[in-house]
Amino acid sequence: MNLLIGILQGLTAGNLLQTDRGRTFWMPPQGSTGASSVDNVFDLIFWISMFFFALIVIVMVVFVFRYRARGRELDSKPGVPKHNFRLELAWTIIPLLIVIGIFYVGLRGFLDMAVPPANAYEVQVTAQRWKWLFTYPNGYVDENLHVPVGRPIQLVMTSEDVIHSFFVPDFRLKMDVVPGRYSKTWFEAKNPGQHQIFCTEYCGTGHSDMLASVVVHEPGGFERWLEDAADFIENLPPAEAGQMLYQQRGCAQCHSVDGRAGIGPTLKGIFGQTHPMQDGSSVTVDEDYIRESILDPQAKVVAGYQPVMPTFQGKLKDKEITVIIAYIKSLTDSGGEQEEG
Ligand code: HEC
Ligand SMILES: [Cu+2]
Repeated sequence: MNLLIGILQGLTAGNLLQTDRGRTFWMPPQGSTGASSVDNVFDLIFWISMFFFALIVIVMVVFVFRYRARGRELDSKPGVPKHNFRLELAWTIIPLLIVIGIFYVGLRGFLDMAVPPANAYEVQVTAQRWKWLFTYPNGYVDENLHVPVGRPIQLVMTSEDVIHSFFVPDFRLKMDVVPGRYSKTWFEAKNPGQHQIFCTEYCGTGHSDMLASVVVHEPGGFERWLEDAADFIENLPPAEAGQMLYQQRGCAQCHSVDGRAGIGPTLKGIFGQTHPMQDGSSVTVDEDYIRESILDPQAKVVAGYQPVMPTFQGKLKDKEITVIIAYIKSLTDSGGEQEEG
Protein backbone atom coordinates (compact mmCIF):
# COMPACT_ATOMS: atom_id res chain seq x y z
CA MET A 1 0.00 0.00 0.00
CA ASN A 2 2.70 2.48 1.04
CA LEU A 3 4.71 1.45 -1.95
CA LEU A 4 1.79 2.13 -4.28
CA ILE A 5 1.14 5.55 -2.76
CA GLY A 6 4.84 6.25 -3.04
CA ILE A 7 4.79 5.39 -6.72
CA LEU A 8 1.67 7.48 -7.37
CA GLN A 9 3.12 10.38 -5.41
CA GLY A 10 6.33 10.10 -7.34
CA LEU A 11 4.41 10.08 -10.59
CA THR A 12 2.20 13.03 -9.74
CA ALA A 13 4.37 15.26 -7.57
CA GLY A 14 7.79 14.26 -8.78
CA ASN A 15 9.89 16.41 -11.04
CA LEU A 16 9.34 14.07 -13.91
CA LEU A 17 5.86 15.40 -14.71
CA GLN A 18 5.88 18.65 -12.75
CA THR A 19 6.88 20.67 -15.76
CA ASP A 20 5.56 23.99 -16.98
CA ARG A 21 3.44 22.68 -19.79
CA GLY A 22 2.08 24.62 -22.71
CA ARG A 23 -1.02 23.61 -24.66
CA THR A 24 -1.51 19.88 -25.04
CA PHE A 25 -4.01 17.88 -27.05
CA TRP A 26 -6.35 17.77 -24.03
CA MET A 27 -5.58 20.90 -22.06
CA PRO A 28 -4.91 24.64 -22.54
CA PRO A 29 -1.58 26.00 -21.23
CA GLN A 30 -1.12 25.88 -17.47
CA GLY A 31 -1.67 29.41 -16.18
CA SER A 32 -1.67 28.84 -12.44
CA THR A 33 0.48 27.10 -9.88
CA GLY A 34 -2.31 24.62 -9.12
CA ALA A 35 -2.89 23.56 -12.72
CA SER A 36 -0.24 20.86 -12.79
CA SER A 37 -1.79 18.92 -9.90
CA VAL A 38 -5.07 18.69 -11.81
CA ASP A 39 -3.31 17.70 -15.02
CA ASN A 40 -1.27 15.08 -13.20
CA VAL A 41 -4.38 13.36 -11.83
CA PHE A 42 -5.90 13.56 -15.31
CA ASP A 43 -2.77 12.03 -16.86
CA LEU A 44 -2.58 9.33 -14.22
CA ILE A 45 -6.19 8.24 -14.76
CA PHE A 46 -5.80 8.56 -18.51
CA TRP A 47 -2.74 6.29 -18.67
CA ILE A 48 -4.19 3.75 -16.25
CA SER A 49 -7.29 3.63 -18.47
CA MET A 50 -5.18 3.31 -21.61
CA PHE A 51 -3.17 0.50 -20.07
CA PHE A 52 -6.22 -1.51 -19.06
CA PHE A 53 -8.02 -0.76 -22.30
CA ALA A 54 -5.09 -2.17 -24.27
CA LEU A 55 -4.62 -5.11 -21.92
CA ILE A 56 -8.29 -6.11 -21.96
CA VAL A 57 -8.66 -5.77 -25.73
CA ILE A 58 -5.50 -7.77 -26.42
CA VAL A 59 -6.43 -10.52 -23.95
CA MET A 60 -9.96 -10.59 -25.34
CA VAL A 61 -8.78 -10.99 -28.91
CA VAL A 62 -6.27 -13.69 -27.94
CA PHE A 63 -8.93 -15.58 -25.97
CA VAL A 64 -11.46 -15.31 -28.78
CA PHE A 65 -9.11 -17.22 -31.04
CA ARG A 66 -7.51 -19.48 -28.51
CA TYR A 67 -10.49 -20.63 -26.50
CA ARG A 68 -13.31 -20.38 -28.97
CA ALA A 69 -15.82 -23.19 -28.45
CA ARG A 70 -15.59 -25.70 -31.20
CA GLY A 71 -19.05 -27.21 -31.34
CA ARG A 72 -20.27 -28.33 -27.92
CA GLU A 73 -16.87 -29.53 -26.87
CA LEU A 74 -16.60 -27.12 -23.92
CA ASP A 75 -19.70 -28.33 -22.10
CA SER A 76 -18.65 -31.90 -22.17
CA LYS A 77 -15.02 -31.33 -21.20
CA PRO A 78 -14.42 -32.50 -17.64
CA GLY A 79 -12.45 -30.40 -15.22
CA VAL A 80 -13.18 -26.99 -16.72
CA PRO A 81 -12.87 -24.67 -13.70
CA LYS A 82 -16.02 -22.80 -12.69
CA HIS A 83 -14.06 -20.15 -10.89
CA ASN A 84 -10.60 -19.36 -9.64
CA PHE A 85 -10.37 -17.94 -6.15
CA ARG A 86 -6.88 -16.46 -6.50
CA LEU A 87 -7.61 -14.86 -9.84
CA GLU A 88 -10.78 -13.28 -8.47
CA LEU A 89 -8.93 -11.94 -5.44
CA ALA A 90 -6.28 -10.46 -7.73
CA TRP A 91 -8.72 -8.67 -9.99
CA THR A 92 -10.56 -7.32 -6.98
CA ILE A 93 -7.62 -6.19 -4.88
CA ILE A 94 -5.47 -4.66 -7.63
CA PRO A 95 -8.20 -2.33 -8.95
CA LEU A 96 -9.14 -1.49 -5.35
CA LEU A 97 -5.58 -0.36 -4.64
CA ILE A 98 -5.54 1.61 -7.88
CA VAL A 99 -8.75 3.50 -7.10
CA ILE A 100 -7.57 4.16 -3.53
CA GLY A 101 -4.42 5.62 -5.07
CA ILE A 102 -6.45 7.78 -7.47
CA PHE A 103 -8.62 8.90 -4.58
CA TYR A 104 -5.53 9.79 -2.58
CA VAL A 105 -3.89 12.00 -5.24
CA GLY A 106 -7.28 13.51 -6.15
CA LEU A 107 -8.09 14.33 -2.54
CA ARG A 108 -4.67 15.85 -1.98
CA GLY A 109 -5.09 18.11 -5.00
CA PHE A 110 -8.64 18.98 -3.93
CA LEU A 111 -7.52 19.93 -0.42
CA ASP A 112 -4.73 22.11 -1.82
CA MET A 113 -7.28 23.88 -3.98
CA ALA A 114 -9.80 24.23 -1.15
CA VAL A 115 -7.47 25.78 1.44
CA PRO A 116 -6.09 29.18 0.43
CA PRO A 117 -2.69 30.29 1.77
CA ALA A 118 -2.98 32.71 4.71
CA ASN A 119 -1.55 35.68 2.81
CA ALA A 120 -4.04 35.45 -0.05
CA TYR A 121 -5.45 38.65 -1.57
CA GLU A 122 -9.24 38.55 -1.39
CA VAL A 123 -11.61 39.45 -4.22
CA GLN A 124 -15.40 39.15 -3.91
CA VAL A 125 -17.11 37.56 -6.90
CA THR A 126 -20.79 38.11 -7.62
CA ALA A 127 -22.54 36.17 -10.34
CA GLN A 128 -25.76 37.53 -11.77
CA ARG A 129 -27.61 36.66 -14.94
CA TRP A 130 -25.41 37.08 -17.10
CA LYS A 131 -22.44 38.84 -15.75
CA TRP A 132 -19.54 38.42 -13.35
CA LEU A 133 -18.77 41.24 -10.96
CA PHE A 134 -15.47 41.46 -9.10
CA THR A 135 -15.30 43.63 -5.99
CA TYR A 136 -11.86 44.66 -4.74
CA PRO A 137 -10.98 45.43 -1.10
CA ASN A 138 -11.30 49.20 -1.74
CA GLY A 139 -14.91 48.78 -2.92
CA TYR A 140 -14.21 49.17 -6.63
CA VAL A 141 -16.24 46.82 -8.85
CA ASP A 142 -15.02 45.62 -12.24
CA GLU A 143 -16.39 43.28 -14.90
CA ASN A 144 -13.01 41.53 -15.25
CA LEU A 145 -10.86 39.89 -12.63
CA HIS A 146 -7.59 41.82 -12.33
CA VAL A 147 -4.89 40.20 -10.21
CA PRO A 148 -1.20 40.63 -9.48
CA VAL A 149 1.13 37.93 -10.78
CA GLY A 150 2.67 35.47 -8.33
CA ARG A 151 0.35 36.21 -5.43
CA PRO A 152 -2.32 33.81 -4.14
CA ILE A 153 -5.79 35.21 -4.82
CA GLN A 154 -8.77 34.06 -2.82
CA LEU A 155 -12.20 34.35 -4.41
CA VAL A 156 -15.24 34.60 -2.16
CA MET A 157 -18.16 33.97 -4.48
CA THR A 158 -21.90 34.24 -4.32
CA SER A 159 -24.80 34.54 -6.74
CA GLU A 160 -27.63 37.07 -6.99
CA ASP A 161 -30.04 34.69 -8.66
CA VAL A 162 -29.44 31.12 -9.84
CA ILE A 163 -26.53 28.69 -9.61
CA HIS A 164 -23.59 29.70 -11.79
CA SER A 165 -20.18 28.12 -11.96
CA PHE A 166 -16.89 29.99 -12.15
CA PHE A 167 -14.52 28.34 -14.62
CA VAL A 168 -11.04 29.35 -15.74
CA PRO A 169 -9.74 26.53 -17.96
CA ASP A 170 -6.15 27.84 -17.97
CA PHE A 171 -6.11 27.65 -14.17
CA ARG A 172 -8.00 24.31 -14.03
CA LEU A 173 -10.27 26.18 -11.64
CA LYS A 174 -13.98 25.44 -11.43
CA MET A 175 -16.30 26.23 -8.54
CA ASP A 176 -20.07 26.52 -8.25
CA VAL A 177 -21.45 29.91 -7.26
CA VAL A 178 -24.65 29.46 -5.31
CA PRO A 179 -27.27 32.00 -4.19
CA GLY A 180 -27.50 32.40 -0.42
CA ARG A 181 -24.06 31.08 0.42
CA TYR A 182 -20.39 31.78 -0.17
CA SER A 183 -18.09 29.42 -2.00
CA LYS A 184 -14.37 29.97 -1.87
CA THR A 185 -11.52 29.03 -4.08
CA TRP A 186 -8.06 30.37 -4.80
CA PHE A 187 -5.31 30.42 -7.40
CA GLU A 188 -1.95 31.93 -8.08
CA ALA A 189 -1.29 33.12 -11.63
CA LYS A 190 2.15 32.25 -12.95
CA ASN A 191 2.67 34.83 -15.70
CA PRO A 192 1.28 38.22 -16.71
CA GLY A 193 -1.38 37.85 -19.40
CA GLN A 194 -5.08 37.21 -19.97
CA HIS A 195 -7.21 34.16 -19.34
CA GLN A 196 -10.82 33.39 -20.27
CA ILE A 197 -13.52 33.01 -17.63
CA PHE A 198 -16.66 31.02 -18.44
CA CYS A 199 -19.87 30.24 -16.62
CA THR A 200 -20.13 26.48 -16.73
CA GLU A 201 -23.51 25.90 -15.10
CA TYR A 202 -26.40 26.49 -17.48
CA CYS A 203 -28.14 29.58 -16.11
CA GLY A 204 -30.56 30.70 -18.84
CA THR A 205 -30.66 32.61 -22.11
CA GLY A 206 -27.42 34.55 -21.72
CA HIS A 207 -25.39 31.68 -20.23
CA SER A 208 -22.93 31.45 -23.12
CA ASP A 209 -22.37 35.24 -23.02
CA MET A 210 -21.41 35.12 -19.37
CA LEU A 211 -17.78 35.75 -20.22
CA ALA A 212 -15.01 37.69 -18.52
CA SER A 213 -11.23 37.75 -18.37
CA VAL A 214 -8.63 37.25 -15.73
CA VAL A 215 -6.08 40.01 -16.33
CA VAL A 216 -2.79 39.14 -14.67
CA HIS A 217 -0.69 42.26 -14.05
CA GLU A 218 3.09 42.56 -13.90
CA PRO A 219 4.57 43.17 -10.43
CA GLY A 220 3.45 46.63 -9.29
CA GLY A 221 1.05 47.03 -12.22
CA PHE A 222 -1.94 45.75 -10.30
CA GLU A 223 -1.77 48.37 -7.56
CA ARG A 224 -1.47 51.13 -10.16
CA TRP A 225 -4.39 49.75 -12.16
CA LEU A 226 -6.61 49.48 -9.09
CA GLU A 227 -5.89 53.06 -8.01
CA ASP A 228 -6.69 54.47 -11.46
CA ALA A 229 -9.73 52.29 -12.00
CA ALA A 230 -11.25 53.12 -8.63
CA ASP A 231 -11.14 56.83 -9.42
CA PHE A 232 -12.94 56.61 -12.75
CA ILE A 233 -16.00 58.53 -11.59
CA GLU A 234 -13.79 61.48 -10.59
CA ASN A 235 -11.57 61.20 -13.66
CA LEU A 236 -14.12 60.82 -16.45
CA PRO A 237 -16.95 63.03 -17.75
CA PRO A 238 -20.20 61.83 -16.07
CA ALA A 239 -21.73 60.28 -19.19
CA GLU A 240 -18.58 58.25 -19.86
CA ALA A 241 -18.36 57.10 -16.25
CA GLY A 242 -22.03 56.16 -16.54
CA GLN A 243 -21.32 54.16 -19.66
CA MET A 244 -18.61 52.24 -17.82
CA LEU A 245 -21.05 51.41 -15.04
CA TYR A 246 -23.68 50.41 -17.60
CA GLN A 247 -21.12 47.91 -18.96
CA GLN A 248 -19.57 46.81 -15.69
CA ARG A 249 -22.72 46.33 -13.64
CA GLY A 250 -24.51 44.24 -16.20
CA CYS A 251 -27.16 46.70 -17.42
CA ALA A 252 -25.90 45.90 -20.94
CA GLN A 253 -26.93 42.27 -20.45
CA CYS A 254 -30.58 43.30 -20.59
CA HIS A 255 -30.68 46.81 -22.06
CA SER A 256 -29.37 47.79 -25.48
CA VAL A 257 -28.44 51.35 -26.33
CA ASP A 258 -29.08 50.97 -30.04
CA GLY A 259 -32.88 50.75 -30.03
CA ARG A 260 -33.28 46.97 -29.97
CA ALA A 261 -35.46 45.49 -27.24
CA GLY A 262 -33.79 42.79 -25.19
CA ILE A 263 -34.81 41.27 -21.90
CA GLY A 264 -35.45 44.87 -20.92
CA PRO A 265 -36.42 47.86 -23.07
CA THR A 266 -33.67 49.74 -24.89
CA LEU A 267 -32.28 52.78 -23.12
CA LYS A 268 -31.73 54.67 -26.36
CA GLY A 269 -33.60 57.96 -26.46
CA ILE A 270 -35.89 57.09 -23.53
CA PHE A 271 -35.18 60.27 -21.56
CA GLY A 272 -38.22 62.51 -21.82
CA GLN A 273 -40.38 59.84 -23.48
CA THR A 274 -43.66 58.71 -21.98
CA HIS A 275 -43.88 54.95 -21.44
CA PRO A 276 -47.00 52.85 -20.76
CA MET A 277 -46.75 50.70 -17.61
CA GLN A 278 -48.16 47.24 -16.96
CA ASP A 279 -50.85 48.58 -14.62
CA GLY A 280 -52.26 50.85 -17.33
CA SER A 281 -50.70 54.08 -16.06
CA SER A 282 -47.96 55.89 -17.93
CA VAL A 283 -44.74 57.51 -16.83
CA THR A 284 -42.50 60.19 -18.26
CA VAL A 285 -38.88 59.13 -18.07
CA ASP A 286 -36.98 61.63 -15.92
CA GLU A 287 -34.16 61.46 -13.36
CA ASP A 288 -36.43 60.29 -10.54
CA TYR A 289 -38.04 57.57 -12.61
CA ILE A 290 -34.65 56.20 -13.70
CA ARG A 291 -33.45 56.29 -10.11
CA GLU A 292 -36.56 54.44 -8.98
CA SER A 293 -36.17 51.91 -11.84
CA ILE A 294 -32.66 51.15 -10.59
CA LEU A 295 -33.41 50.98 -6.86
CA ASP A 296 -36.92 49.53 -6.94
CA PRO A 297 -37.43 48.07 -10.43
CA GLN A 298 -40.75 46.43 -9.60
CA ALA A 299 -42.38 49.68 -8.44
CA LYS A 300 -43.29 50.51 -12.04
CA VAL A 301 -43.01 47.74 -14.58
CA VAL A 302 -42.87 48.73 -18.24
CA ALA A 303 -45.75 47.23 -20.26
CA GLY A 304 -44.70 44.23 -22.33
CA TYR A 305 -41.76 43.21 -20.10
CA GLN A 306 -41.27 40.70 -17.31
CA PRO A 307 -40.43 42.11 -13.86
CA VAL A 308 -37.00 40.46 -13.87
CA MET A 309 -34.72 43.44 -13.30
CA PRO A 310 -32.73 42.95 -10.06
CA THR A 311 -32.65 45.81 -7.59
CA PHE A 312 -29.40 47.73 -7.32
CA GLN A 313 -30.31 48.98 -3.86
CA GLY A 314 -27.12 48.94 -1.81
CA LYS A 315 -25.06 48.02 -4.84
CA LEU A 316 -24.90 51.36 -6.62
CA LYS A 317 -23.98 54.49 -4.71
CA ASP A 318 -25.82 57.77 -5.33
CA LYS A 319 -22.99 59.25 -7.35
CA GLU A 320 -22.93 56.12 -9.49
CA ILE A 321 -26.66 56.38 -10.16
CA THR A 322 -26.14 60.03 -11.04
CA VAL A 323 -23.58 59.24 -13.73
CA ILE A 324 -25.74 56.41 -15.09
CA ILE A 325 -28.58 58.92 -15.44
CA ALA A 326 -26.14 61.24 -17.23
CA TYR A 327 -25.28 58.40 -19.60
CA ILE A 328 -28.94 57.56 -20.32
CA LYS A 329 -29.58 61.27 -20.97
CA SER A 330 -26.61 61.38 -23.36
CA LEU A 331 -28.26 58.62 -25.39
CA THR A 332 -30.96 61.16 -26.19
CA ASP A 333 -28.95 64.37 -26.51
CA SER A 334 -26.63 62.98 -29.14
CA GLY A 335 -29.54 61.86 -31.29
CA GLY A 336 -28.34 58.70 -32.97
CA GLU A 337 -25.22 57.82 -31.01
CA GLN A 338 -24.42 54.18 -31.68
CA GLU A 339 -22.67 52.67 -28.71
CA GLU A 340 -22.86 48.94 -28.79
CA GLY A 341 -23.16 47.00 -25.56
C1 HEC B 1 -31.82 40.96 -15.75
C2 HEC B 1 -32.10 42.01 -16.70
C3 HEC B 1 -31.90 43.46 -16.30
C4 HEC B 1 -30.77 44.08 -15.79
C5 HEC B 1 -29.45 43.44 -15.41
C6 HEC B 1 -31.08 45.48 -15.69
N1 HEC B 1 -32.36 45.70 -16.12
FE1 HEC B 1 -33.30 47.51 -16.23
N2 HEC B 1 -35.03 46.58 -16.80
C7 HEC B 1 -35.16 45.23 -17.08
C8 HEC B 1 -36.54 44.98 -17.48
C9 HEC B 1 -37.09 43.60 -17.85
C10 HEC B 1 -37.21 46.19 -17.45
C11 HEC B 1 -38.69 46.44 -17.79
C12 HEC B 1 -39.58 45.97 -16.68
C13 HEC B 1 -39.50 46.87 -15.50
O1 HEC B 1 -39.78 48.07 -15.64
O2 HEC B 1 -39.16 46.39 -14.40
C14 HEC B 1 -36.24 47.19 -17.02
C15 HEC B 1 -36.51 48.56 -16.89
C16 HEC B 1 -35.55 49.53 -16.73
C17 HEC B 1 -35.77 50.95 -16.87
C18 HEC B 1 -37.07 51.60 -17.27
C19 HEC B 1 -37.04 51.64 -18.78
C20 HEC B 1 -38.23 52.28 -19.48
O3 HEC B 1 -38.24 52.18 -20.73
O4 HEC B 1 -39.12 52.82 -18.83
C21 HEC B 1 -34.57 51.56 -16.65
C22 HEC B 1 -34.29 53.06 -16.69
C23 HEC B 1 -33.61 50.53 -16.36
N3 HEC B 1 -34.22 49.31 -16.41
C24 HEC B 1 -32.28 50.78 -16.07
C25 HEC B 1 -31.35 49.76 -15.75
C26 HEC B 1 -29.98 50.04 -15.34
C27 HEC B 1 -29.36 51.41 -15.24
C28 HEC B 1 -29.40 48.83 -15.10
C29 HEC B 1 -27.99 48.55 -14.58
C30 HEC B 1 -27.60 49.23 -13.40
C31 HEC B 1 -30.41 47.81 -15.37
N4 HEC B 1 -31.57 48.41 -15.76
C32 HEC B 1 -30.20 46.44 -15.24
C33 HEC B 1 -34.17 44.28 -16.99
C34 HEC B 1 -32.89 44.50 -16.49
CU1 LIG C 1 -24.13 31.66 -15.26
